[in-house]
Amino acid sequence: MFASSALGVALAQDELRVEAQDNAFLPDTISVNAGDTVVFDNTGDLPHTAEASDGSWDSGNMDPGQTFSVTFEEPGTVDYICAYHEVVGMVGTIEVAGSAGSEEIVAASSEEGPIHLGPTVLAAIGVLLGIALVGAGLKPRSS
Ligand SMILES: [Cu+2]
Repeated sequence: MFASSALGVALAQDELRVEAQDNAFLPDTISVNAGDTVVFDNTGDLPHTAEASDGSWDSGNMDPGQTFSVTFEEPGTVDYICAYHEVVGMVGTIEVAGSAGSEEIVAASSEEGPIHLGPTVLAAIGVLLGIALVGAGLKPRSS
């Protein structure tokens, strides 16, 4: 899991738990990173479900003690409900953030190239120009 490559870090997974209680999700709002897996755990005495409002995933019936897990690959906000108890407010939200690791990779690659060469080249040109000017300025007066 703790791969040494940059890509391995970017794809490292965390597992987060949401309890389906009677009758609310706890926590009802959770922030995860892209690639994280959320486990819904029915800790109540009643059956519950956890299903995305957009229909992208659905636990189906979860009896007490059953779990259901979903891995979120795409950044964005996902609303979900318990089909049995949506009417009494058993709803939740999962906020999926982009992976910080992949952002670092993009930033690093955008800094490669002529940005680091620029100051060095300018300094070299400046030194050469200075030598040339000093030489040109001194010669007429000293000769
Ligand atoms: Cu429920």
